[in-house]
Amino acid sequence: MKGGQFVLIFLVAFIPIIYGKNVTMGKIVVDGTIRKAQTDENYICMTIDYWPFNECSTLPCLWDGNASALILNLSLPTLTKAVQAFKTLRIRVGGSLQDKLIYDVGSFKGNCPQFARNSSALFQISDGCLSMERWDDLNQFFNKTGAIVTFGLNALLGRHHTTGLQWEGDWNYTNAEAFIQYTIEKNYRINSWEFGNEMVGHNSIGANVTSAQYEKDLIKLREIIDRLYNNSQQKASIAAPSAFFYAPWYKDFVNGTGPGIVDILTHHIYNMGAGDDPKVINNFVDPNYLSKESKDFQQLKNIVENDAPWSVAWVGEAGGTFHGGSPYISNTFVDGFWYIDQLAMAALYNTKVYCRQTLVGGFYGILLPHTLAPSPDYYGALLFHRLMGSGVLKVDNNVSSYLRTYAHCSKERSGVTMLFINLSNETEFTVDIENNMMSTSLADKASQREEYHLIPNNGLVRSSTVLLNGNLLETTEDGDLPDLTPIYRDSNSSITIATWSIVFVVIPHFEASACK
Ligand SMILES: *[C@@H]1O[C@H](CO)[C@@H](O)[C@H](O)[C@H]1NC(C)=O
Ligand SMILES: *[C@@H]1O[C@H](CO)[C@@H](O)[C@H](O)[C@H]1NC(C)=O
Ligand SMILES: *[C@@H]1O[C@H](CO)[C@@H](O)[C@H](O)[C@H]1NC(C)=O
Ligand SMILES: *[C@@H]1O[C@H](CO)[C@@H](O)[C@H](O)[C@H]1NC(C)=O
Ligand SMILES: *[C@@H]1O[C@H](CO)[C@@H](O)[C@H](O)[C@H]1NC(C)=O
Ligand SMILES: *[C@@H]1O[C@H](CO)[C@@H](O)[C@H](O)[C@H]1NC(C)=O
Ligand SMILES: *[C@@H]1O[C@H](CO)[C@@H](O)[C@H](O)[C@H]1NC(C)=O
Ligand SMILES: *[C@@H]1O[C@H](CO)[C@@H](O)[C@H](O)[C@H]1NC(C)=O
Ligand SMILES: *[C@@H]1O[C@H](CO)[C@@H](O)[C@H](O)[C@H]1NC(C)=O
Ligand SMILES: *[C@@H]1O[C@H](CO)[C@@H](O)[C@H](O)[C@H]1NC(C)=O
Ligand SMILES: *[C@@H]1O[C@H](CO)[C@@H](O)[C@H](O)[C@H]1NC(C)=O
Ligand SMILES: CC(=O)N[C@H]1CO[C@H](CO)[C@@H](O)[C@@H]1O
Repeated sequence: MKGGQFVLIFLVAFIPIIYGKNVTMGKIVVDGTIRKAQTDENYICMTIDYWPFNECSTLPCLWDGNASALILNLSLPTLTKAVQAFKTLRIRVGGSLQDKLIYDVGSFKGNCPQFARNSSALFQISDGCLSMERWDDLNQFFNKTGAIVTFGLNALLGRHHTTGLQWEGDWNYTNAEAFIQYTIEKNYRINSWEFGNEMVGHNSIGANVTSAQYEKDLIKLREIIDRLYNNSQQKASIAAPSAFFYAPWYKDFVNGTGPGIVDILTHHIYNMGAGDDPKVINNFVDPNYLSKESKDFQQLKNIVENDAPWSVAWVGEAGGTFHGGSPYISNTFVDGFWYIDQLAMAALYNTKVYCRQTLVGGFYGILLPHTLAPSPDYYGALLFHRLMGSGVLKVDNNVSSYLRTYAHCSKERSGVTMLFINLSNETEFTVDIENNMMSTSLADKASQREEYHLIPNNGLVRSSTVLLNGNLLETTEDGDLPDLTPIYRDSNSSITIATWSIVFVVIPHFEASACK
């Protein structure tokens, strides 16, 4: 049935009033004939940061220092189970302070100071240190949870501050080299080493290093990785520049480093506004605002394709709102209108991995502070991870801009999985997934699809708890996660997407040649 999988989109949208509620109906057809893009098998990634202090000058507390990678209690069952639920969650360890972190190994072994406040130092914090005992503990945690690790290296060591943000001088690689050597000897599996954090380019934060210097140091890092991993089949990749995207800079950078140096081009995104802006919530329900980010994704995709075909693009860090996230937004249902939407949007532009700031820490922690209870975004990410496969399909959505619509090949099974996000609190959508050529044979089959409807608890878009198909999602006291149980519907029936909801629909019978 090769010819039978071609698809079309018909649109008949109208707005009847049913029971005093606006319902918009429409037809959507997914193009199952070509993969528009392809993500990594493990697309979902979360970050762990180093920030070691409580930041509680405002209430609620912006940041709980216990979330630091150096301090985080790795024995908490809630934490372990939340990561294990993904089976293969990517974790990126990094953040501003990674460029002030010494590894207590090799010629640097000795006193291993903790980060401390120091008003004359970069970020007003003195250099800190990662002990090898802590590194062992972290790796034990990664191993037992199945995490796939990206570790951000200190790229500032050896340089000196000149004027403004500028730092000069060659990178002193000896500490990183000894650290990587230690890691390899211990047989700790690191998926990728990332070089520096937000210290290059247009919008560098804290310290600024010139592109030429940075490129030179990356070439050195490549030499170290190739040498140390020489006999290993599990050679780690190199990721960089971990910066805010700016097309001219990224273009120069990939040209300057050339092929075979950087495997992964990472970029950071905080496109939703300042976390402490009281009006920031408006951006989350504004489809035009949400879609603006696609411009950067497209430009980076072009650079990878045209200028750096040896590399792939990752979102290395994205927290939605900056300044630590937004209270009552970043950890509530409404955040998914940005996060789950941008996960799907980034995938459309061939982003391979997407790292959410943070797993724990700040308002944007996907696990809530203290209890580490999963936020609504956690469940959205888990469903995305379990249901959405790596093949990304094209969807034309003419129904409404408030209905966000995406389709992937289903993960590890046949058919496609749709993601719908209804940003509207006034309009419910009822849509049919049309697959013309298949529809006649479909009618013969009594096939069923799976649906997962996420809506905010109590109808409050800023609820920190979420319902799945009407049932409250909550962990047990021991941190055991609830089952994410679908409801089943006749494949030929329409799909209803309630106001303010996020819906995954698995359609096993949908024959998409691109997914075979
Ligand atoms: C639907 O939108 C696509 C662009 O996304 C357009 O090419 C197509 O003509 C539209 N179809 C209808 C029926 O309006
Ligand atoms: C339906 O939507 C229209 C605008 O599209 C609005 O004026 C009207 O108030 C809505 N009705 C209800 C019941 O929400
Ligand atoms: C950090 O952890 C310590 C020890 O478990 C606890 O006493 C303290 O309250 C925690 N800090 C915050 C801000 O939760
Ligand atoms: C870490 O969590 C475990 C398990 O809840 C607890 O027994 C232990 O006291 C905690 N450690 C610290 C330092 O708080
Ligand atoms: C504070 O930082 C400055 C600049 O890095 C450094 O010279 C000084 O020794 C630091 N002071 C302490 C007490 O660590
Ligand atoms: C955990 O470590 C063991 C022993 O080194 C190794 O065989 C296993 O593959 C590791 N598992 C993961 C998920 O890294
Ligand atoms: C790097 O730093 C160490 C410790 O301060 C020093 O011994 C070494 O000479 C430095 N290496 C380079 C290349 O500057
Ligand atoms: C950092 O330096 C680059 C030149 O290498 C410059 O284009 C950029 O504007 C600087 N960034 C900041 C924040 O100063
Ligand atoms: C890697 O190992 C092989 C033999 O095991 C050796 O010939 C080669 O020079 C090594 N390469 C590097 C970069 O060390
Ligand atoms: C790319 O880099 C080379 C030197 O490595 C330089 O000659 C060339 O002009 C650069 N091209 C662009 C488009 O920047
Ligand atoms: C929808 O949200 C807007 C803005 O928050 C509000 O003014 C309006 O009353 C809400 N409508 C419904 C039906 O809840
Ligand atoms: C057409 C429509 O339903 N518009 C609504 C979409 O959702 C936003 C936010 O929930 C409302 O403000 C609009 O009225």
